[in-house]
Amino acid sequence: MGMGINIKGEVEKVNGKELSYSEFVERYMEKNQPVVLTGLMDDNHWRACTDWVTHPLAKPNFQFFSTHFGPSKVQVADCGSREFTDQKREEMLLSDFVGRCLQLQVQGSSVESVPYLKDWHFVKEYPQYVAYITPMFFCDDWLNLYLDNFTIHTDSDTYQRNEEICCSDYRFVYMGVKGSWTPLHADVFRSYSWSANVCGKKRWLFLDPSQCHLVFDRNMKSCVYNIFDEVSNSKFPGFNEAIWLECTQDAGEIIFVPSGWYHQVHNLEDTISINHNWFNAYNLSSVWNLLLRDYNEAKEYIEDIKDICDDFEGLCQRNLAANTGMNFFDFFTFMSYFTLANLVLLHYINTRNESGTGSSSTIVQHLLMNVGCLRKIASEMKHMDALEGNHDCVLDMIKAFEDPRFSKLCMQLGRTYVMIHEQFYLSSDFESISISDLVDLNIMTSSQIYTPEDLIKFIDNSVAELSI
Ligand SMILES: O=C(O)CCC(=O)C(=O)O
Repeated sequence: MGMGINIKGEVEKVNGKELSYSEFVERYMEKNQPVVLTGLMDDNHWRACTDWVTHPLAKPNFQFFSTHFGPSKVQVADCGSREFTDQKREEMLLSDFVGRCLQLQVQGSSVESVPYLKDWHFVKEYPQYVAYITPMFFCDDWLNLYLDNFTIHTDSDTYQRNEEICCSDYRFVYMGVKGSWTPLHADVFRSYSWSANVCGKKRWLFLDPSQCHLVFDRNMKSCVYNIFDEVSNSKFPGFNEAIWLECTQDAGEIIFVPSGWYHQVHNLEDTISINHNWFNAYNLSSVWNLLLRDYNEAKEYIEDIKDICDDFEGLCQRNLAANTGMNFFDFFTFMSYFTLANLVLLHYINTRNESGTGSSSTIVQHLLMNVGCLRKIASEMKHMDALEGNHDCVLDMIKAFEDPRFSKLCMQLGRTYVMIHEQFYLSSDFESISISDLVDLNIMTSSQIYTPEDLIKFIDNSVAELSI
């Protein structure tokens, strides 16, 4: 029998306008701690805060959604019915979802199945309608930057099925009536997320990653679904020991959800929120650790067919991609592109050699830190032979430099760091120039990357060329 959860305190709330980027990094990203940031959703730049909300009641403007986005196909969870580890979902037209919400307003809260629109890829679907600006704290986003130019997993059945909706990006709109909720979970890839309340109010319950074993069963296979249910003590023996943090998030507030924190969320009013998942050098090792854990699980699961299997490792990797959304090859490809992009930017800044550049500039420090983090993970991959048996070239530098998608990735990454570190003397450079203007290609076109060892050598040689 559950005894009610043990809440030890509230998530810190900070005025985002008084916080510098380096303070955000130091206090929250690096320490992997949650925070609520106020003051960052400026009505002048957030069309969502005016168009999507009725005034003066500050309720969702359902009519606006129906009129402007009615034909969109969206995923709607039925908060009253469970399907495996999540809620049952149904695809419907946005106009039909709005119809259900309006009907509920008439019927009141006596209805069992509360609908909740989730994971709407709004930015991808309506790129011309700029509903909001991603706050600077969350802009160093390698996941969405990569997906704007490349795809993560291209050759499996999973990809074919999910291509359009699931894999396009991790920028979402959520819209739920009072009483809608999200069951206990940790985020995809153990990414960070941020969630901004355009209107309404959410209650969040958080569990530190060091306590996550407490919400699992003895075999660490199934996780508690709803922490406010009567949770069986014999099935989840650690559950009553768990110590939770809570937070009530109001309209205009943005919550930062760190990597690997389990959380459950309840809409206390009709609520619209904007929600991104992302990762960068500060939490990339969490993504790698998750892949490693899921790989070992996938391997263990089919261990008994190992001897009769032609390509056991290949099968493990296929299953890993299907379960987790990427496999070692996909992750290493991602790492290789970001290594090259960071080194291109470092070489470029290094050759400009103007005042403000050099090893002391924060942008250079940031790029070097990124490369150091990528090298460290590559070294872990090397030590466990993570790409054993791979004969495919992961990254061909000459091809990458000819590929407009890679140039775009470099420019966008450069622009991000110029903005974050306010080094605007570089900003015009990243608007229009080509990759060959950015870097002397002779220094960098020597390699093809197949293995983590190749990537480490490439990093070491490239860094040695830099005179910083
Ligand atoms: O707002 C919600 O209902 C869920 C959001 C969430 O779980 C997340 O941001 O990870």
